[in-house]
Amino acid sequence: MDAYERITRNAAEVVTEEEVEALAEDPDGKRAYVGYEPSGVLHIGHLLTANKLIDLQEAGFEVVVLLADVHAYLNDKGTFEEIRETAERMKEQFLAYGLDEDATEFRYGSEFENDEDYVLDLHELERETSISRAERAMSEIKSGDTVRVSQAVYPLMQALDIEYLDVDLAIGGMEQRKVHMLARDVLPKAGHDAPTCLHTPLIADLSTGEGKMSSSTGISISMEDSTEDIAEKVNDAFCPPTANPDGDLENPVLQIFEYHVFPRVEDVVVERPDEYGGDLRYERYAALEADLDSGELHPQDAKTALAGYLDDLIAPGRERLRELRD
Ligand code: NAL
Repeated sequence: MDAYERITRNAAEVVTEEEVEALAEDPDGKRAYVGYEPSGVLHIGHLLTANKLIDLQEAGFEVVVLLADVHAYLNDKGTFEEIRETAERMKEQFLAYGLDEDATEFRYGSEFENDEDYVLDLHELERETSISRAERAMSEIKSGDTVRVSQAVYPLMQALDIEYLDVDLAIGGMEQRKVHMLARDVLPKAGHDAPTCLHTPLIADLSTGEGKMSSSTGISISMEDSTEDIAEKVNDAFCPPTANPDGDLENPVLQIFEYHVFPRVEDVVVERPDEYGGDLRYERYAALEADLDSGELHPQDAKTALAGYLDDLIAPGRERLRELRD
């Protein structure tokens, strides 16, 4: 796999392709980052961007993980002390999950976002941005129903962080794309570079295949889940015998195979008793999808295999959480 392929595999969108191609020509020492509002427990959405960070580290990038404590505070996620404490646990779980400790820089937003230079630069972005534009940028991110002034400042700080952390590539889920588009517009107006961005896909709701999975409104899989919890959630998941269900529905079991299992597992094996045809082995996601579509692979067997792989992937983080608690 060449560098461009590794950098962009499983991405929903890159902005722009030309800019990413230029980075892929010499990825060694280039910097990419993801920011996360700290939360105590990682869920499968965090792990999707973490998979991309692992791809980038394999391609030679240095990775910055921003523990966005001030952003979480602005977005009503708790007191500053509570947020700080969850951020430490978040960092430990990322390392347990497989981020390369030597190629990952963990930063707190509050380390630099209160500096005088930063605050003055922020005010400049505030002068360049309409309230309605800032509000629209937050539509997929904000907590609660009312937009507060704090939530309009939020995307401008996210834009400015990209400048202050000196990164070449900004990574985020598709729910971050409007913030990144705002950053691409507004940063150049204040004399900064427009950031290059890569967005990871959103996974459909596990039990219905609709919309996007959300830890706040639906069923998600997290580092706190036991082996039994995972088996039960995956067993109850929506998994029609096709990759292309009717209407706007997706097959979340296949999506998790594609975005979580195949990037981390060399040969995916679906175990079956001999009387049902014996084990199936896949090197590539597309072959598993084709077998589900043709009827060769039964949804129940796919689910059982998926639950086993997800359990393996989260086991180190679950163990780390247990150690931190004891
Ligand atoms: C991501 C978030 C907050 C601040 C950032 C600054 C720079 C780069 C990425 C950042 C968190 C993200 C979320 N908006 O919704 O979790």
